[in-house]
Amino acid sequence: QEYTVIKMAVVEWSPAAKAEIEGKVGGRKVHLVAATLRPETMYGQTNCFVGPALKYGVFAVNDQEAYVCTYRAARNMAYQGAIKPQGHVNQLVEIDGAKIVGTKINAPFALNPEVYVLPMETVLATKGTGVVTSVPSDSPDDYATLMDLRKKPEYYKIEPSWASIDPVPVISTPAYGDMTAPALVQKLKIQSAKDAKQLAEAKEIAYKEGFYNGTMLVGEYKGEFVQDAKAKVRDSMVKQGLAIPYAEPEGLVISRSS
Ligand code: ZZB
Repeated sequence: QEYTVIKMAVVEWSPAAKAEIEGKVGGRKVHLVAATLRPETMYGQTNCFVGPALKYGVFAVNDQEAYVCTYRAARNMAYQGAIKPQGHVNQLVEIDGAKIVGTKINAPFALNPEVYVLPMETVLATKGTGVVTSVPSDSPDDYATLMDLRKKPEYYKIEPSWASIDPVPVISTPAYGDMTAPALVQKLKIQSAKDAKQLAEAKEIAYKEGFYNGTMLVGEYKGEFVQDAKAKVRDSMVKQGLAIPYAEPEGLVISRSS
């Protein structure tokens, strides 16, 4: 599986993360790194998700930079040469996902350039980086989770303002309009992020509809088909140093479909 890893620079740590991390990264600039299959949707990021019960690390990339992700992802990136020296993992700090929640980060290419880290219970430790950037206009999982968080902020231990950015229209599809994910959540009567079966179906439809029939509403490739814009947005982000290519090891791809 060929992902694009989006580099989301930390603007301000949550108090809990600051207490654990301060003084331990050797002056490196720290990024949360989110694996995505849809770089063309990055204009519509409204927040970022981590699994509150998952373990994360801050990993040195070189002397200047560090990435926040799962240990598993850091090891894969080290083997792929995205972390130096190749094959070597240097974990500076280990930290619980719950403590990262509330951190303010930069969302590259997004119309809302500063967003917050929020909790998502369905983040898998075994996929991508364990950090997920959220595009509720085009990802049914993101939309359902954001609505859950807004309904019960105390329960999820978040400040309502962290979840206050509304979905942004970035891609238009003939069947679902400018907000494909909310339209599908409504159509399939999805009540919450716990409706796993319907969400899997909604995701499948949203992927197909967006890729085959979608048109860009914003950005440098506004008016172009998603099929054409996807690689161009990715290349542009990689060229600007805002993203890196990341391949998921074979074994996991096989286990996903079995
Ligand atoms: C932004 C985005 C925008 C995404 C969208 C999807 C969509 P897949 O297809 O199963 O391989 N993701 C990445 N890592 C994780 C994880 N560890 N746990 C849970 N979800 C994760 O899933 C790849 C997508 O799932 C990624 O692409 C990421 O969300 C999320 F408009 O990034 B995506 C219709 C989907 N639309």
